[in-house]
Amino acid sequence: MTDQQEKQQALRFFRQLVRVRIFEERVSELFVQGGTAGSMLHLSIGEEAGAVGVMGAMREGDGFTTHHRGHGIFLARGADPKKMMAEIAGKSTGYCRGKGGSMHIADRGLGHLGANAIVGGGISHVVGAGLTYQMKHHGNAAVAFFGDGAMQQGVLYESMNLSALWKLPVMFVCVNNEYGMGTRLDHASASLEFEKRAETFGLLAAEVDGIDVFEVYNQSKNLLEDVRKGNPAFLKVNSYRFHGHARMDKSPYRDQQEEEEGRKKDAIAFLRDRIVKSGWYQETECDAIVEEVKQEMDEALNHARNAADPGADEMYEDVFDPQTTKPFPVDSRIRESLHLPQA
Ligand SMILES: Cc1ncc(C[n+]2csc(CCOP(=O)(O)OP(=O)(O)O)c2C)c(N)n1
Ligand SMILES: [Mg+2]
Repeated sequence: MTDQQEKQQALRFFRQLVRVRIFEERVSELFVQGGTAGSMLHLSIGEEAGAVGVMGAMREGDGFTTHHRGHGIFLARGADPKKMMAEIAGKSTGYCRGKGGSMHIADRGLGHLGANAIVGGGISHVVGAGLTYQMKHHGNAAVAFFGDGAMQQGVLYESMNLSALWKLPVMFVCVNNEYGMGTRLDHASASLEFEKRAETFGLLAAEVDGIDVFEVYNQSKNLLEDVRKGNPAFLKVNSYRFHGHARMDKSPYRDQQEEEEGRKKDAIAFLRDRIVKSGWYQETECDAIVEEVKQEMDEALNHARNAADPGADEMYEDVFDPQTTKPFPVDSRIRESLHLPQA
């Protein structure tokens, strides 16, 4: 990579990292004002480099699934922040017309095969996607993003085994933020050498420091080259969840000193420092990018606030297969609970 190419890459990554951070800050405001659908909101502040670095190495046509903390991953894939914010607000202009919400966003166009609120729930889906890509000779890869909590779920190991056995183009990405809700990782797992587990199943495995988006990108790129040849892989991205598990969690289980240290693992500050020290951009030019992104995300927030709710008559649209018989008993119960007239 020439210095000029590296500079362009660094500026692209910087903008993407900032976009994820500010999107999360805005969606957090929306939540606090009661504007989101659903009672939980999981922010990926502190985990931006995992999303941006891995996505930077993925190609058009690749598929992926995410866990419940997936806004940043989808945004890094190229999601429209207006449609995302609207989805999280439960509005009809959202990716799933407001019926998916924060934890169930999906979009086939961008290869998003579904966010999933169940820990480990989206992992096995990439095995199916990988099998499809293999059989159709697409050359595509399927990537599952999940947290360190899913390292304790059996479905991960069944998925690793089948991927290795059938030589599927699949990559498993563990975004290790050191906690599963209030439980620190070393209180949940007897061994923290996750790469060894993956290698035991016959996968390629690597671990990266999530402070450095270039490192995440380079590792992902290397692994994905092999993945596309039928060597499934596992990548562990180490990061720190800057805030609580969900928006209302004040993380009383972590002491102040730990949080202060953890928040030093800031991929945005790290890259900004490199950009300025390399002379690629000055502080003021970095500030200008941040300001542009703030405007973009303010617009997304306003869009979500002003967009229309889905109509009650659309209640079953896009939820069931069109061939499914209309679920009458459920329909009457839902209408009753929403105080709607019976159909
Ligand atoms: C099978 C299952 N068990 C428990 C829960 C409740 N739960 C929601 S998120 C979470 C913690 C997940 O931790 P991790 O996988 O590390 O992801 P993180 O929240 O740290 O991003 C738990 C236990 C769940 N959603 N699904
Ligand atoms: Mg975790």
